[in-house]
Amino acid sequence: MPRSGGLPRSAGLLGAAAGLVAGVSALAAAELVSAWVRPQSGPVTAVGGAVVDLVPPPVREWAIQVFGTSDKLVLRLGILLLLALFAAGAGVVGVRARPLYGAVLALAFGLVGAVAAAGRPDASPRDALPSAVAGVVAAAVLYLLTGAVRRPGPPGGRGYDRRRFLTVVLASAGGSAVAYLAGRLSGASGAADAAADRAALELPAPASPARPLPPGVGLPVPGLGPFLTPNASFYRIDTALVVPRLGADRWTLRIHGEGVTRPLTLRYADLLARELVERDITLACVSNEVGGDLVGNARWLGVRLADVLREAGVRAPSRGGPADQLVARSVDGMTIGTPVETVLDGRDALLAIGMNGEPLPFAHGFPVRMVVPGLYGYVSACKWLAELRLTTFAAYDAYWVRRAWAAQAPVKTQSRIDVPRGNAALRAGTVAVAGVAWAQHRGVSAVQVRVDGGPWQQAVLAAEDTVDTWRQWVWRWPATPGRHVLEVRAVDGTGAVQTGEEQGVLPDGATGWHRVRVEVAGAD
Ligand SMILES: Nc1nc2c(c(=O)[nH]1)N[C@H]1C(S)=C(S)[C@@H](COP(=O)(O)O)O[C@H]1N2
Ligand SMILES: [Mo]
Repeated sequence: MPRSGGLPRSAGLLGAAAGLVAGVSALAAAELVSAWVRPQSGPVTAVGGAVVDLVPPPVREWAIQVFGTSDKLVLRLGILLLLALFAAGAGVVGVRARPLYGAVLALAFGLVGAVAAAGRPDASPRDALPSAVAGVVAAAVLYLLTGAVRRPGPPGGRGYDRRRFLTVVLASAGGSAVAYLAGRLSGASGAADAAADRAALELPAPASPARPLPPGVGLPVPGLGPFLTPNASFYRIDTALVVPRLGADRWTLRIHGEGVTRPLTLRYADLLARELVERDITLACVSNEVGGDLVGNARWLGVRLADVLREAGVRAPSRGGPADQLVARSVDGMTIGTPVETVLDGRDALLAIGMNGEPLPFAHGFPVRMVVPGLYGYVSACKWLAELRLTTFAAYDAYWVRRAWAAQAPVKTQSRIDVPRGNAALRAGTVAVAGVAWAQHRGVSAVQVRVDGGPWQQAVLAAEDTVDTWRQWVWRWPATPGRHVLEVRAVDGTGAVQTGEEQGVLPDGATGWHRVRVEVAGAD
């Protein structure tokens, strides 16, 4: 493309614009191809997944603390922003150096996505396709656009071939719109099918129902959440940038490994045909800061994991079993290691299929997840369960253990002040200080509150459901004018007092007393 005279004045801008158009076209193409391959194979999702796997633990914790459950959205936007910058840069290179160089850069970005997608733990080689196609589309569009910028326009000026440029922009915009919409529609119809399948499931009544909630498990204090956390507001923590939507009819669970004398493969129908138990269990995340809300209480329906393991021939280490670690693997490649001894010690460790009266929501592990009372989620509560392998802690580190978290992590006794909220402005007189406390599988025997470092006062406990659930509490505070600090601590069922020693969430859960500062106005 020889040209007399220099590049057009706005060459840099045109190059950047060409890059952005190419980038958008690439993403639209990827949307279409990934809808056909599988939603997780899209380049942004794949690169995002790789980032999630590679970020250092403190950065991840920071992201959870700052962005909460929007962390995934922020990650996606961040990747899109970087992509836009790279694409614009490739466009500038294409214009200033040679169109071929820009195109090669675009191909290279596609390759990065393809490698990330094919390298995901649950990937097949097909997963590389969306990024590969995206790279080719980006390269082609960029080549044509930057070529048009380098082609002289009408004689005399320093213009470029505007007509060709606009034609390619319009054609790729049109093509992108069609590809994007088609991808979205087919993705949405896939999701709708999965949702319809889930909605059509009828869960059998449990042979062993949860006991009816004792009256008074929930205290009538405004601002205190319900005793059972509704599914829609149950916290969600996982590494999945796209929620797996596996059909129940396609689900299987393979149980194998050391000491398994009868390897089993269970289907969903096998679970439905077994004795179903229903239990109230409070689930907590190890990333929950003192006072945080990454904890929830649900009524789970499922089969006893211990029964299934015993059928497979598994024995507890204390009875001579060779495996001390049960490694659960999810359909998206998460691995979660749980002590075999704990799972077999008589507690209600479940292969859960139901949550609060409905099949598990997709985001909470449909069709089947594990729930083990007393252990943090990252060492017990594998969602979208696919495989159970018996091994040892010495031989295998699960996903989070490779990322600096403790291999074994029983839930630490914790308590939280929900009302009054921090920095609340109160009036003098009686103020209800209330919240929840949890020490799963040990139970909560007392909650104490103190004001301004004074003596600990006994709070009134709500009725106990089970030792595996949290407990609400309230303390009527005769509030006096001024600024005050409220603190809470719990005593577990063994009599152990919640430690006030402050520790962050890494490596095995935060400790310390939740503290709330309030201001009480004069009694006027
Ligand atoms: N497959 C899979 N299972 C998972 C996780 C995950 O990232 N992937 N996160 C675990 C963690 S850290 C917690 S705290 C619980 C959270 O379960 P929830 O999202 O249903 O509240 O799921 C656990 N199970
Ligand atoms: Mo967690």
